[in-house]
Amino acid sequence: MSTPVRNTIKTGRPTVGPRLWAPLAGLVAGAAGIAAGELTAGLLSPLVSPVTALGGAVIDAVPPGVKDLAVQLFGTADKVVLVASIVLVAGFLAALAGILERRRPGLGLALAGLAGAAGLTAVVTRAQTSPQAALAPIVAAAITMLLLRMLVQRLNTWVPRRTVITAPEHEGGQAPLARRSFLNAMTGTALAAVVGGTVTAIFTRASAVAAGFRSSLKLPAPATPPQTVPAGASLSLPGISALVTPNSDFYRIDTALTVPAIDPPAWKLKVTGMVEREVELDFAALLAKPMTERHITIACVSNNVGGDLIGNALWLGWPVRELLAMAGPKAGADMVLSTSNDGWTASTPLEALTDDRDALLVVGMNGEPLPLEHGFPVRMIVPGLYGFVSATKWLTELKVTRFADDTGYWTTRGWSDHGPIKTQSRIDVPRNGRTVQAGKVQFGGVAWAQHRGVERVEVRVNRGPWQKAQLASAISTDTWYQWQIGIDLTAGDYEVQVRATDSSGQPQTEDKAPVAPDGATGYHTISVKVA
Ligand SMILES: Nc1nc2c(c(=O)[nH]1)N[C@H]1C(S)=C(S)[C@@H](COP(=O)(O)O)O[C@H]1N2
Ligand SMILES: [Mo]
Repeated sequence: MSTPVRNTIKTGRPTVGPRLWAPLAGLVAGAAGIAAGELTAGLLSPLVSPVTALGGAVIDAVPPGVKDLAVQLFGTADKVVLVASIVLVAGFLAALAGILERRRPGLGLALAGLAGAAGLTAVVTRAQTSPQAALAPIVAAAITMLLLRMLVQRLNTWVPRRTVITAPEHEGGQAPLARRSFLNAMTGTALAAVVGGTVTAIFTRASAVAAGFRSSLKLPAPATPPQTVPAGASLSLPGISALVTPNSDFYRIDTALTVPAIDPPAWKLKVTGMVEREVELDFAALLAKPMTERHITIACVSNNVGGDLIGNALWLGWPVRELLAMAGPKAGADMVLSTSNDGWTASTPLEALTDDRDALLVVGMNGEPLPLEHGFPVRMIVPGLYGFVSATKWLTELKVTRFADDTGYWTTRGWSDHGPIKTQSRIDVPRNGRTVQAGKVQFGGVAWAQHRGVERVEVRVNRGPWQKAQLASAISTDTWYQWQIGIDLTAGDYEVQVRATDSSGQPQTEDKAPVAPDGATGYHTISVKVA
């Protein structure tokens, strides 16, 4: 008679616990997962945060009337309210996932997966995000699911589901051990969430401040006449690279694990080293200088033949030579070592920064303030040189020095100390391996020989004679050129190659060279099937 009564009392106590512990497990798992996702986003780019993306998606989805109402109700705090609501909904869903996972293993995981899919949809449908943006919500959902499973399994060991716990098993058996194991896992997960969240908050706060400065920045108008783009510079061949690369498509290469967040008011550029007088320039002073706006095609030395680590943008900036003239380089100097906020360095020949080419201290890219990823607030762009010896982003110092005394970041890692861009050409259309219709097949692409200019582009089929392609008008010798040619082809398999010749009459070399130490060479070669 007495046993059932004792059982009720003994099982009654721990069953209050699981009711609370299950949603709590969901909450800490969700918090740690979201922290991991936001941390991933912070490392990739400040633009891909799943929480921010979800917020953006909500703003887009909400009817204008509701939006106005929200602004009326909350004023400028509307964004804070939005993020708080997302956090509340996420918290509710996480707690629910904990409860469901305890009721039925897999159900809570499914809910977490669903939330992750919503985050993924929000991130990838946002404008201006790269494919890697998808990583953050995937990491968030995966970590949440893993932790949720781990925590609920431990909770189930401590307090078995729908099992009548008998007194001996509970008191003298494994229960205290299982309880400790669950509580330790909870504490560990909660700690990880707090640490991850704090680190993320530090990053995102800094980049949000920089992004705020960026979006309210008004770029000065260029003081020099605008560069005219000839009508014939753009060919109308579908699939050919855009003459000017949009910022969202522009390749990004750097060693920065997190995008440096620099507030323009705190930014300074110092000119040091072998100079008559050291010069310091702040952002306001730079913006007050007479600006020049030029199209310049920059390329990465790691661009393989046929690769896409190259882009053409309209850069707004003040000529570096003007700043160097203020400092007065001393005789014997032959290099400028530029340093970025994160310590990365590049060695640029002094001559390339003092001759009449448009080497610029850049503040604008395609009519916008420099994107954070591309060096905000100020970077260097030098026509004719690979990025690793010239295009320093998040620029903070120019040290006038000698190649004999200083070396740039990549030079000590197996790359050259000089990096003039090699003459190259690429076939954009048709893509390698495509099948095209017999008849006049249109081929097209881009060719470049920065600061020398391209004189001629030729194409050959199955190593036959070179045929001259139509070369589009140049914007300048510092940009790439589009080219196009129609060739009659009957059914069969073909190998198609392209080569460019620079304005000195020097054709690009056929010899294959790898990207290291100073740039790849060889002909871009594609196969096409004509049917
Ligand atoms: N601070 C900094 N600047 C840098 C780099 C870097 O790693 N850190 N990489 C350089 C290289 S190798 C290239 S090709 C260009 C790429 O510029 P982008 O990312 O704007 O296209 O930036 C250059 N500037
Ligand atoms: Mo590069």
